Amino acid sequence: YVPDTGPRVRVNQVGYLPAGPKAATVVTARTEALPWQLRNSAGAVVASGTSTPRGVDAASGQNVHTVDFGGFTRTGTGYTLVADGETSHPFDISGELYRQLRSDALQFFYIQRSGVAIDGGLVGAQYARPAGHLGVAPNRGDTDVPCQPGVCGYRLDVRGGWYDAGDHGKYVVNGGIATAQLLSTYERTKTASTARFGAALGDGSLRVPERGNRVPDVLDEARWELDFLMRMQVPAGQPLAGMAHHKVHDQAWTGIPMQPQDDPQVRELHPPSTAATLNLAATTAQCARLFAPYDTAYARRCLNAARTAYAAAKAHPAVYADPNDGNGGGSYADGDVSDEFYWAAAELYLTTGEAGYLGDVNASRHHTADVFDRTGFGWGSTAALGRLDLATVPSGLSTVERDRIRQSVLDAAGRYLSTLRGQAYGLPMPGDAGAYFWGGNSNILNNAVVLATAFDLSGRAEFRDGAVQAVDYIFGRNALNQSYVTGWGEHASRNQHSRIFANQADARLPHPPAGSIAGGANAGLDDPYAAQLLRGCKPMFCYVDHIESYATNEVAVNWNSALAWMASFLDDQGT
Ligand code: 9MR
Repeated sequence: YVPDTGPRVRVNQVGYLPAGPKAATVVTARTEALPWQLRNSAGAVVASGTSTPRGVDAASGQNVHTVDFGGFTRTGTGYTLVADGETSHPFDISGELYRQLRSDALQFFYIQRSGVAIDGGLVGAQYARPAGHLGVAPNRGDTDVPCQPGVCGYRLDVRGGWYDAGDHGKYVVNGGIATAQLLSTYERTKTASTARFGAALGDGSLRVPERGNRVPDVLDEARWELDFLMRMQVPAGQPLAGMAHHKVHDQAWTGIPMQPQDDPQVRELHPPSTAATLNLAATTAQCARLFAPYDTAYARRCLNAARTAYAAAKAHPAVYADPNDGNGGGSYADGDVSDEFYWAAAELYLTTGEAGYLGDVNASRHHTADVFDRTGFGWGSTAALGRLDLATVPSGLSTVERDRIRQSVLDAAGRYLSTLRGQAYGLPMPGDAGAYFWGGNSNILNNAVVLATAFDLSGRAEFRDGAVQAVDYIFGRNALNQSYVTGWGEHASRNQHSRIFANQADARLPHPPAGSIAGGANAGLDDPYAAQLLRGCKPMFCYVDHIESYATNEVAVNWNSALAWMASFLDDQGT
């Protein structure tokens, strides 16, 4: 299988910020420096130079050169870069490049909402649908959901929340990081001195039905999931009271397509887990401080849930989800919850200032460890979420301690920067196969989040440039010439694995909405379609924009939340 990868000059197909870095990658057999030309939409040469040969790139196996045209700053549309007889996809140079991405990346969450009709007037008629999983036939959930056999004697109303991904499952663990990143997208606009355009996330800014309620729309979106997360808490009086059920999903996998309202499967609550409980604690603690100015009763409810969840996790510190519990839904199993403990303690400390939580933060081995792994943080490794908030959210930490924490973010950003500089495609991810795994696009973005936070903390331009350049890979500067965000770039993913946006399976259905990011290249080839089609692929080539490839091409809330955070940062770097 040889994919059509288009022109051999690889650019960010969306474009470049006027004052930002501008780099491209040329695939060529030539080993000597090559001339390049930047052309405007009329075809006139507006800049030129010579490329830098980079040899064979490990992740792609290609001989490549890089082109740096960062000296060119004039805004315009329809630029192309020409080198080695090839012309790149067109791109813009604009300070408003990412303005719309901010709301597109967040619109995904609204359209993923469960338990409510989706309003086509807000997001387009093709995405309108009736409410799913409200106990209306043929649905068997989620208003009165029983437990799996042998798990509990009660039923819970766990309506609402977001569908996790291309399936209809709802998972507390993964809902946790997604919620945290939406809350942090908002919180950054309050805490970062470098944040601008905070109103772009404010009331009336997003396509959500709550617009006009005087609460910032991004908080409204997060609340939709927070409400669900709190419904997953084991009721008082039960043996594991205060813990959170790990997940709720269909008893067996359904096929594609399947609209939520048509799903006839039995829904079940799966056993509580410590990881889920700590995800609940961390996110509701963050909820409490961010909602306090808008809805004190809700903030109090969140804090109460956070305290009870955290106490329950301490009482049951080693209740793990079964890695084999994967029929009808993902397992989201995690055998090490020490990072979730650290994250939850950090959020509770930042919200309450209480010494008990600070003591737990200090006692955690993660507090002094390097929590910024080379391949980035994610749903199963959440210590970085706590660390980033300890570094950025005002608190009573001593200056010495706060500086140490901030320095750990800068140190990590320095490492991601040197990784990025070593990659001919300019991404903050190493080039070995171990760095290309399921959902890896979100890890790349999360490394960019660390770079961006380092800029927010230090004002150092190289971190800002690193964060900005990192997303070039996501928007097409890669071996496949593939933008991984629907609707963004000349050649963008649009056949992601989804039961809802299943156009490739049924032409009457829509593609995913603009702003939906695909999981990305995955050398593990963990689905049969990819395994058969892509056998032997070099890591960066292990992706196909086909609906059946769930391990390379699904949509997911925790991947879009990384995109949402970065989109907001990127927009702030414009004009
Ligand atoms: O994103 C998850 C990835 O990190 C795991 O390797 C993978 C296999 O366990 O599961 C991914 O999450 C999927 C979940 O299990 C079910 N809903 C779709 C998620 C995205 O593919």
